[in-house]
Amino acid sequence: MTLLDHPRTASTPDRAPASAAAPTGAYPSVPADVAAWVAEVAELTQPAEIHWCDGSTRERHDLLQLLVANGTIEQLNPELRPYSFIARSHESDVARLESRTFICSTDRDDAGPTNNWADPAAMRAELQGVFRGSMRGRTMYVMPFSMGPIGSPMAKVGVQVTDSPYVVVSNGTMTRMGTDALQAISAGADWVPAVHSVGAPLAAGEKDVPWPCNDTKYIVHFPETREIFSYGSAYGGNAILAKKAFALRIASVQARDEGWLAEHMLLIKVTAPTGKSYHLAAAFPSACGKTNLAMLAPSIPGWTVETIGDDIAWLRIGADGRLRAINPEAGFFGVAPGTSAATNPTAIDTLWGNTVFTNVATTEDGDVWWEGMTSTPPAKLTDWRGQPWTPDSGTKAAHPNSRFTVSARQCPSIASTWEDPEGVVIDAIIFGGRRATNVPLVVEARDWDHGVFLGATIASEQTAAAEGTVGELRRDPFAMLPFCGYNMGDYFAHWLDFGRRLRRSARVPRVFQVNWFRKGSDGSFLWPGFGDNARVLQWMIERLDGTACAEDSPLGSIPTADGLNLEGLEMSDEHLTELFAQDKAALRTEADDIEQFFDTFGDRMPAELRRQLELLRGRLAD
Ligand code: GTP
Ligand code: SPV
Ligand code: MN
Repeated sequence: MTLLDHPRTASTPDRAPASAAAPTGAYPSVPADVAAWVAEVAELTQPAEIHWCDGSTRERHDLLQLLVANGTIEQLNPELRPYSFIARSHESDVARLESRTFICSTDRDDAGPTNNWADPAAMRAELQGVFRGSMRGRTMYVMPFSMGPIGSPMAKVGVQVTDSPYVVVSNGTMTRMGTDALQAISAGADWVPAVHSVGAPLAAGEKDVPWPCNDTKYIVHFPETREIFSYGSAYGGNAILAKKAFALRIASVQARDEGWLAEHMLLIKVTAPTGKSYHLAAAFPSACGKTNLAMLAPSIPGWTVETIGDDIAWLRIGADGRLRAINPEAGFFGVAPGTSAATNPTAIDTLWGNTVFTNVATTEDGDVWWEGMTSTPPAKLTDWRGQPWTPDSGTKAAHPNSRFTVSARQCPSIASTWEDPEGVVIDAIIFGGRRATNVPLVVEARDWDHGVFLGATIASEQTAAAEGTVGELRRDPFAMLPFCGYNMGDYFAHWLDFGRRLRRSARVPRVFQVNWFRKGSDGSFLWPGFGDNARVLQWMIERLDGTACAEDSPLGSIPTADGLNLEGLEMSDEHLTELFAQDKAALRTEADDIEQFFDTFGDRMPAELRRQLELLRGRLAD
């Protein structure tokens, strides 16, 4: 028997740990079910060695040195960028691979039309072949981790094994990884197992390559038994399995079953000039502005924004009946291009050192550069592929999905409450996408159910965060299209039900929709975005406080003519009108597209959202 012959049961303590898998030295004792699972993975994948990660600074240092020796990373100039590194990936391993991401529920309909489904038994058999011997000649690292502050009632734990030291270093930044998490497992916490291999076994004496990976890739989830298997890629969400695979895909299933929400959302604390603070959660698709809003430096005086999370939020109705949220992550895996002292000075400050950059360009003096960092590119660079680059090269110096990996603790705008085990109380929820046309700068939902409709109907132009054609418009409901671990129709119903529970227990958060990316007839953005997005936050907060009025419009409530604080901003009336324009004919076409999208869910589509669509059509009829 190996681990893929059978679905995992909650615990298998009767199986004795294989001696090869037992940690040695000062490492704390390992729960029998963890040891048994590690032994099974080792039996299947045949690593040369097993290393149990303690999560210490010494361990991280040693791994970084090993990665330098292997040629996976290079140290940047320590005088310009202390203790920081650049990794250049294999050219084929640069983004999430949605076409190779599978949800293996017993019933195909439980994965739903937005996911790639594969029969669990058939997938287990296939993975058996794929993982057999896949770690030969490599070290298998065992990483116990916690998503959420250890000890928080909202935190969850897991164990990932990987044969990539780069993934260990990444995971060490992105999660609370090491012996503390193991102790939480020893204390009885239910844990999610995740197996990761780059799929590049080494024969005896074979020289390694800088970025081992495999042309064939799998990112596989068994939602019913809460298991994750990933093969062939070492990039971001494909490999840091605690992030998208666990904290979104598996956690969304746990959240459905346990009555909470696992979302692709940033979390911020906004403080008004009055001194009063508010917490907002916002869902935007990949590479559509979460990190930037999370670190926003307001352009309007008297306002501050503090960061709690930039990519994932877990939301629950707390014991006090209020909606509470935590950031399950411990670091940022953020998009580099477009990040500058003008657009996101907080990120620039965060990245002063202790940062691993992946697929950015490097300067002659050993620092980093990417498109948008400065208005004029340096005369000479080494591009993300490692090739000499000049402004005449006609290619991007940094890959469009190049990223930085950095600890959240290092962010100057991090809120003192970001690790509050009880979470912060959420006052409003925001949905957004990247839309050149049709969608106004901001609208407010009429009520929760209308808000769920706004979330369910997000469409966005595709970015470089996953494979596919950049710019192509697609539905990305709740910004969860690639991350919902079950039938999206059931997920919509779960959101509607969550609202009913909120109404019974406490104040229901307000829901808004934003679009920073509307373009004018000349093709440029109508809204300055970034720090000026605080103006939109101000309107939202005035709506919460009941001090701003709103005008009714087909899509929702919008600011009155003088509702938005535009002081100090040069914006023509014409552009402002364009920002809020609602072209009824275009929106009717969009409504037809929404209907087609809803139809793909068949009888799993909640009637309430169909009703919301008819209400919208009613408002769009002339
Ligand atoms: P993931 O990490 O992939 O989930 O992305 P994200 O949602 O955190 O996106 P991020 O904040 O990294 O932004 C992605 C890109 O959009 C970057 O190039 C930003 O510079 C750009 N961007 C962010 N906010 C704005 C804005 O308000 N206006 C404009 N024009 N661009 C923005
Ligand atoms: C995203 O694509 O939404 C990300 C980056 O946040 S990754 O972790 O690679 O999925
Ligand atoms: Mn993301």
